[in-house]
Amino acid sequence: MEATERVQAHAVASISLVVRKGFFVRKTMSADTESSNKKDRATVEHARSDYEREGFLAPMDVFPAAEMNEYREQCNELVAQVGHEASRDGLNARHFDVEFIWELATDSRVLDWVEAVMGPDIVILDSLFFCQYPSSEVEHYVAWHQDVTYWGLEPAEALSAWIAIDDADAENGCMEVIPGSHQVGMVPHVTAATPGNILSVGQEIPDEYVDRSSAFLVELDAGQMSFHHGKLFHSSPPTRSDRRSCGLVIRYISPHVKQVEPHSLEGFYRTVLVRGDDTNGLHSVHHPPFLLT
Ligand SMILES: O=C(O)CCC(=O)C(=O)O
Repeated sequence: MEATERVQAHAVASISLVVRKGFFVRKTMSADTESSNKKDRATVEHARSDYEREGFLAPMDVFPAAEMNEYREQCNELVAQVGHEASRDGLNARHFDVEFIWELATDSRVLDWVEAVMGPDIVILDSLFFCQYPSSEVEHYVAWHQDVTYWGLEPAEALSAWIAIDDADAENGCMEVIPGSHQVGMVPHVTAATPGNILSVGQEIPDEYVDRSSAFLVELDAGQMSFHHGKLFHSSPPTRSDRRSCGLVIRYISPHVKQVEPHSLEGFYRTVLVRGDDTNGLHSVHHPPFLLT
């Protein structure tokens, strides 16, 4: 079965009782806005065109609740070992030594959606966690940014999959995106003036570039997934809830993309081919650390 058919079969099975209304309902961040967009599902038929037009895709049903509960337990153990600070925006590239992260990053249900959008050849660039914790002393947030700004990629193309370990919603600081903003190209980033920005070098897009009135809340149930384009403007506000919001983010690239400069933390990614071919041999140095299912 082709990847698209596999995704379709899964999507149809998992949403058989849900009326599909198309891709999503646009929603703004105004305080009086009803915040739930959970009934609208991304559709595999339009995955690629929606992603290319809007720069994101959400929500996708991937892991049933019982399965995600098991993954969450493993995640909780890992987070307990490393602490809040390291898991707030961190635990990078642990798919190389933590098997459940590898399993999630290479699960065929995830890769089938990636393939539907990006094509059959898929490389993992990086993985990391974004966990927002309640009652921290500083209000942590993710400033508006474009992912590929400091990644040193040529061409500057990447897709991020945000896998919801916990429910992520307006109250606990889910991601916000500006639909279509990836089409603007790269804009300047400066150092954020407001303390608490958890991004690697405290970067943010200056206010004048960001039309917050068109922001869309990417609300996800645990086990759902969203995609965002490497040039999409996105951010996350501080949590206003007593619930944690934790997402595992996997960065995928096509094999024609190469890292030509160090990323913002001065390093080079250890890329690994997880589906298809690396015809130019740019990413075949690192071997899959665990079996590919
Ligand atoms: O998870 C978040 O809160 C933000 C995610 C993000 O900024 C990213 O994936 O680059």
